Formats: sequence, structure tokens, C-alpha cells
Amino acid sequence: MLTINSNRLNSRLQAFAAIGETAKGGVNRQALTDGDRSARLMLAELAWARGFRVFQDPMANLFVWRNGLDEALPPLLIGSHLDSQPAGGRFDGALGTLSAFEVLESLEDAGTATERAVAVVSWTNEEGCRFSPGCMGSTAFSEGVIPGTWQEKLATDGAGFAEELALTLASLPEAVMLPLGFPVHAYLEVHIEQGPSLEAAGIPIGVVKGIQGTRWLDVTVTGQTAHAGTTGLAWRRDPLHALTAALSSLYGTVMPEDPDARFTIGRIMAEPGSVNAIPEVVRCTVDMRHPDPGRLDEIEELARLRIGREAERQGCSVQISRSFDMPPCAFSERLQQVIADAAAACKVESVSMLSGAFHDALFVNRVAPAGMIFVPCRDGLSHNEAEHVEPSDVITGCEVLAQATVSLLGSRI
Ligand code: HGY
Ligand code: MN
Ligand code: MN
Repeated sequence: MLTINSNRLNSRLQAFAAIGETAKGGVNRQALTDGDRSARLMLAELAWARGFRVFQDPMANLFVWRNGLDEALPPLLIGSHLDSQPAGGRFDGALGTLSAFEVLESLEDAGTATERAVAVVSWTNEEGCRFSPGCMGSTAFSEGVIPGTWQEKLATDGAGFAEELALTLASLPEAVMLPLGFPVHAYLEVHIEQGPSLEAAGIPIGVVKGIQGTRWLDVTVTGQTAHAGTTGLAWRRDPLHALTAALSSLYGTVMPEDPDARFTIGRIMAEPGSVNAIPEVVRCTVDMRHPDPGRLDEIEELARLRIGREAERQGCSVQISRSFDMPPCAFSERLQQVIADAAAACKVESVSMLSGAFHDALFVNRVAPAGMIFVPCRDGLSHNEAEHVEPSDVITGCEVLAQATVSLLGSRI
């Protein structure tokens, strides 16, 4: 068994939680911001201090590399992401990245030579909340190209993607550049469940069998701005009246009629946004999730139908585009067994489960066997500043990662 240093891991989590810390004890370290760049720099400096090599690729995916005896062999990748939601928690992403770094340090402490390299990865923009879509870094890595359409993307705060990416790459000049995408032996990611089932079952480890599908829409409804006091109903072309009527009927249908469906409006804006003027344009985002891609199609079709119908009723026009489409995935059976065996070797109970949240592992799974290890979070709460993981669960997750890493290093997949 590889021994990890639990105090070191918990102190690392605290140190990273201070980067972008919010008044409510959460984290706002959105992708490609100064906070993200500071966290990447801190990880690189910790790596250099241990004699590890530090690489980045054109998407600013960050790799901390511990050499193997045979550098011709594809590395084992372990990691997650360091970017956060605007009102995020201290563990979403950071737990997996820092648990992976702890495994690398523990291998170094033990003086364990490994046949192949083990590299920690921190993927760029997993969250997709500042720049959509999510999982930009792992998508580009798995496809070997940065989609041209991303270059002119603007952040929710107006910053340009190309500029912010260039700034991020330039913020680590000593990191050696790697091409986008390279052969990988296997990939493992520790992550909080971000849901209630592990905690409710009192089981410390989830062996993730797959990830449900995710689809995002950008909706724009355009009417006519006019005086709030003098414009009677018959003269109004009010896009917010149309959108709220459509959304209210969708909230009343999608999830109540299908317990596996998820339907979320995370962002809605009215322009010009004046208290006494009927809005001209209303924009909102739609996040749809389902394990069955056919049902995702049906939910999207229903949304388009109802928004279109209500907009027509109010004399408004509609534009709806997809900004993210992530079909469901199933993880490698072999890796699921490796993780279950690692949990057993650590003498902890584990359970097989589907992930409601998307993760970088979904994209890495397209180019290498990937697996995920879930740990419970309090009340299943995540994408919330109150996100919390018990220190004992932090340690258990890292111990299972360490054990799975060791067994993968000695195995053929
Ligand atoms: O939205 C998600 O599922 C991921 O947690 N970013
Ligand atoms: Mn995450
Ligand atoms: Mn997240």
C-alpha cells in the first residue's frame, strides 16, 4: 500500500481554497482568470519544489510529470480541474487535482520507481460557466485541436477567450509546451459526488460507471421596448412575458413527469434592464441532463416548441442555439474493477453509481480508459459556497486513488 500524507493533503486543500476565497467561505476561481492563473502557478511551484517536470499544452492544460523508468511508455494520468463556479465550493475540482498531486508526492516520498510516468493533470475550464462550453481543456486534448469557433468567444464578464488563454499560457513561462493530446495509458479522477446518495447510504466510495448526458441552450427572445406606464397589453411585445410563460410550463412538465430529467435555467437577463421600460431582449441559458440521449432530444424539442409558441403569442422573435452537447458515456469496466478492488484493499465499502455531473473524464474516456472515484459531500451540496467534505472522506478518496494508481502501474489494460 502506498502511504499518503493526510495532513499535507488537507493543508494543500486549505492553501488552494484561499485563492479566490469568497466571504461565505467558498471559492470564485473561474477559468482563465487571475485566480485560476494563481492556482496553476501554486501547483507548478509545488511541483518544481519536488523535482517534478511541469508542462502545459496550447489549451493551458497543466501537467505535473513524475518520470517513469521507460519514458517511451504512455503515462498514467491522474487529476481533475482547478477552476471553479462563481459561487463555488472548496472541493469541486481541487480535491481531485490535489489528491493526485498527493499521490505523486507519496510515490516520491516512498522512492518508488515506476515503469511508466505518472502525471497529474489540471484541465482548463471544466466548469464552462465563464466561457461555455464546459470541459474545454479535456475536449481539445481528446480531439487534438482547439475548435476555431472558440477563439472569438466572450466570457460572461466580457473578456475574450483568446486573450485570456494567451495570458494564462504566458503566466507560466517555465512550463514546457506539449502538443495538444498525447497517448495516455489510463486516466483516474477523484471527485465529490455533488449529490446526496453516498452520504445517505453511508458509503465512502462511489465507483462511477458512467456520466449522464448534458445539453446547454442559449435562448434569445426579442420583442419591443416601450413605456411601462403608457403601453397597454394589446400594444405590448414583451419577451419576458413570453419567456416566463414558456419556462413556467417547462418547469411544470420536464422534471415532474420524469424523475431522471434535470432542467435548469441558471442565467436570465433582460435588456435594457430599466425598471420602467418593457424589455426589448431577454436571454437565458438552459441546462438539460438525462441518462438517455433520446430523452434529451425530446426535452430540447419541447423547450423549443413552448418557447417558440409563447414568443409568437407575444409577437416576439426567438433564437435558440446549442452551446454544449455532451452525450452520456460509460467508463471502462476494467478500471471500474480496479477502483472497486482498490477500495476493498483500503478496507472501505464502495458502490457503483452514475454521475449526474459531467466531468473531464468523459472526454479523456474517448482516447484512453478512464475511471472516476466519488467521495460524499455534505447534504450532497455542490456549486454552492457551503460545499463540504469530511477530512476522513478526503483521505479515503486519496488512499483509494493511490491504491488504484499503484495497481494500474503494474498492470496491462
Ligand atoms: O456542471 C457540471 O456537471 C460540472 O459539475 N461542471
Ligand atoms: Mn468538477
Ligand atoms: Mn463543478
